[in-house]
Amino acid sequence: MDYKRILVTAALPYANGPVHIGHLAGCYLPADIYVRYQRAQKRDVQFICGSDEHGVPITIRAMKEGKTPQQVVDHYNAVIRDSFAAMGISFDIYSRTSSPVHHATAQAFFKKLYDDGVFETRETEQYFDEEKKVFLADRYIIGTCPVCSNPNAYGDQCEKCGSTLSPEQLINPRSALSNAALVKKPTTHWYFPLNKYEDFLKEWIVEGKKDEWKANVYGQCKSWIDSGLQPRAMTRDSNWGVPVPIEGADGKVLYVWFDAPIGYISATKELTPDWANYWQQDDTKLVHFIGKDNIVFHCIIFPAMLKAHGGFVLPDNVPANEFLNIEGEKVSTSRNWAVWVHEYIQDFPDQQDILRYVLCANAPESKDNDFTWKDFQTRNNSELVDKFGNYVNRVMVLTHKLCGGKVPKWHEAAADDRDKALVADIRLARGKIENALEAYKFRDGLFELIELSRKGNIYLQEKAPWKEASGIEKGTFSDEEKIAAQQRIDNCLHLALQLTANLAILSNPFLPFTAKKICHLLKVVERMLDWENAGKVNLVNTGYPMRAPELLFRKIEDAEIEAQITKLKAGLMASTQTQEQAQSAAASEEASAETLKPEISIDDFNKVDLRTGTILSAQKVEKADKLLQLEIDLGFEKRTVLSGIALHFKPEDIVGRQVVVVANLAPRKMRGIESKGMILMAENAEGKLEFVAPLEAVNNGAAVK
Ligand code: B3M
Ligand code: ZN
Repeated sequence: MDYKRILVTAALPYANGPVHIGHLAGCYLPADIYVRYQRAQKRDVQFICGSDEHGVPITIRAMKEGKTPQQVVDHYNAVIRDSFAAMGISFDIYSRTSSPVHHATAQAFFKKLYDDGVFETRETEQYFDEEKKVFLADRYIIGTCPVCSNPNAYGDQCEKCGSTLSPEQLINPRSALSNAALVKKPTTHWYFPLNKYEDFLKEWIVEGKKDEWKANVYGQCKSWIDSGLQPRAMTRDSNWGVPVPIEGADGKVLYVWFDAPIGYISATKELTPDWANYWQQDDTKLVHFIGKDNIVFHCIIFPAMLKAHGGFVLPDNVPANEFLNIEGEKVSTSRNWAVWVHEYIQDFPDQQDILRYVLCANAPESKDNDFTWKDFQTRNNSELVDKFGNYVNRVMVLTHKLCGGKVPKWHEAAADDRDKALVADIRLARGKIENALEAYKFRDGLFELIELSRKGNIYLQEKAPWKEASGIEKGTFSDEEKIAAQQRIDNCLHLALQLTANLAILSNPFLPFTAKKICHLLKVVERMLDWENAGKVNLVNTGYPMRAPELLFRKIEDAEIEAQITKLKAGLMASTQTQEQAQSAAASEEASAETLKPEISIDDFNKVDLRTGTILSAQKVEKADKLLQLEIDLGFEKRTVLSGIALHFKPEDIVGRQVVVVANLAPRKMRGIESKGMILMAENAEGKLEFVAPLEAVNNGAAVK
């Protein structure tokens, strides 16, 4: 089918926390690459996103932070929006589901289905908090885990042992809001009869999308459909969300997965008065970029809703990615095992394209993949710097050295097979990258880009215009030989500059900041980046002056990588502590009431020099059961500290942790080893030890006061 316009959506992130690089790799980056490519093709494309501001995750976060849900979403909406903007994710609109347009759109959608008699009404028994007078979602119900006896398991999951639970399984269920015991009460909800859409879904997906959709997406849909679909409640008892727009539905809101995808429609409405063309004309190509945990909602539930409503296009494709792990472990926001985008931007200012490059090269397109900082460094240093950057820089330097900084002439008669082969490679690369992008194979496309720069380097190496130049300088050439040599230099650098311009065009979807820099170096306007120019070898004109060479990329040093790994581990440790602190809040209240040591003055306290440090290595001390020998980096120096924690921690588990050290404690010898300092530990009622450390990683050697 020939499409007139393309509508691209990227999953609406919950505004209950910042975004991490797994989010970027999962859907925002591939969506952005796709859209930038389509824009360069001058196709009619809109890129839609926004914050998902309803649902239980938001209310939980608000509860944890002691804020209102509105405060939480206002804060994270801004944080997320800024992170995306800084990374060059080029949405046409980034809206929010709390917007009035969205509320009205979602309500009208629901009302239409309601009026058409689509929903089934059902009364069920649900847990009710008599004190707060509210029905509780599963997450709001706390009780003892039947599997591991954790007293603080949630109604949907025990975070201690990982079991999936239902509220009914909890022992002594109580309310997370009031701590009150719960009663069951009848409540009415509106169910969407997914079962009635089985035939439609079978025909549309199982038969229709088999060869078009990615195997991971198709497979998930098929197994859902094959196992039979059930009606699903589309409303919830809550006071945070889009109110159910019918009489007698007080205290009920739309289920977040009912309203969130409608958010794509609302955002398009806010973006353009033409919104209906994008959503309601058959010649629109609708593409949803999402992560794999959202597949069923985008491929089954939302399309069934659209079908029930009538008049809307269905997604042409849903190129969902798998997950990106970090350093071999699953991302966990609750354990703070994540690389946060807003922190990356702070730590690596102006290095957005490195992250875009690494996340695309390593994208979890068909299976879960792993991000490691070492790989980040290697890919940058050996691919971006050594291949792509090196090629562009060599061309710029040689043009200044051998051709006065201007585009040399092309001598058609002097062109040889080697030149022609490069011209063919440039044309072929365009086709390959284009095919890859159209098929959502972003890694393949990026690979072809680097491959082309590698071919450029080989071309320069083989042509070696610097050798031709020194031949001329030696003065042993005849006039004819001189002219021929100069023509070979001209042709080589002329073509090399055309390739440079092509690299700008072809890299633009992936590395937009770099593409811009190349335009700057070549002194061409950004219109050159239009895709129709790709594959051409007349992009920069003879005689045209270039700017002085500047490096496109810089090397990433070992120390930068080590700092990131330390930060990751320190963050993990800090968050584990806060969780445990929360759980043992009651215990510590008792502890603090115990007898205190005699009062001291501030001067007494100031005598103690407390500093932050990171454990570089840890080992057992021979013949001392309790002692660990630690090597601690205090920033200004490294210290050996002996600590009596060997019964509490395995040496390998604590390397990389940040600690607080009493740095001016008199040295003391134990078992023949001199210990210089002491690390601070907290001890709970059962005698279990935990490190004391800043909640956010700080530089080593920072004073603690
Ligand atoms: N907010 C879930 C998520 O962030 C959800 C996506 C909505 S897309 C309409 O994973
Ligand atoms: Zn458990």
